[in-house]
Amino acid sequence: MVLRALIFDVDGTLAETEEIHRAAFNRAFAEDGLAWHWDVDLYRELLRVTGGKERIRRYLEMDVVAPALDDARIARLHARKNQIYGETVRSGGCSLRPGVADLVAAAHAAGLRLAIATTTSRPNVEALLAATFADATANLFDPIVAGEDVVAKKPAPDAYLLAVEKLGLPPETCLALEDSLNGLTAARAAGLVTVVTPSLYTTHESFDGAARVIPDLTAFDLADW
Ligand code: XBP
Ligand code: MG
Repeated sequence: MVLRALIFDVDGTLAETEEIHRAAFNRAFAEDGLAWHWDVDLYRELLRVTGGKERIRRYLEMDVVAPALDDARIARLHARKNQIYGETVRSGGCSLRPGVADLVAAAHAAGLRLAIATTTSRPNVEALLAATFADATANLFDPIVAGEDVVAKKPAPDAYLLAVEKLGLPPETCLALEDSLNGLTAARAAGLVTVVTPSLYTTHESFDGAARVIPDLTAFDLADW
């Protein structure tokens, strides 16, 4: 392919953030007086649904003892979860996955565009980029498409379609980097060649249709594309 841009997913791809989200959800629940605890196995199940508010709604459908919560309370829980997540990330509680920083630097040096297509909230992306990249590098990601920017989150293609549109490039020149089946499905539906680096919560998934599945981005060589 004639490669012009790399479009990165965030959670699970740039960094192993899901344990930070999970801990933040649990703290937000406890602070709000809810006797809920999302353990690793339950969270793996819940991650089939992208978006934090959507994930809380899914839990309410699943758990027969969970009280009905109105939209305002769900929004409040989610906002508090994101606040806790941001504090953890800003205090240095998260680092990039192996190979990410080197690939971003190499792609920039090679004149490629760098973009982000994620279903997480924009403040979470900004907190992660600010904490893990030098300022100058964080600004390299343009466009950044976040969960608030689309009507339908992954596995719908909307986030990737919008990123490609904002890049102003043909989709066949853009390569998506993902960690999940939902992300792969979204990127493929947008017409993108996709490389998958499975993460903590997605190693059990199958990635049919991925151009390549590799353990992490240290195994990704721009010269191959
Ligand atoms: C993964 C997600 C997100 C986060 C939480 O996003 O599914 O929902 O778990 O995000 P990505 P919010 O596309 O980056 O893999 O709570 O901010 O919605
Ligand atoms: Mg992901």
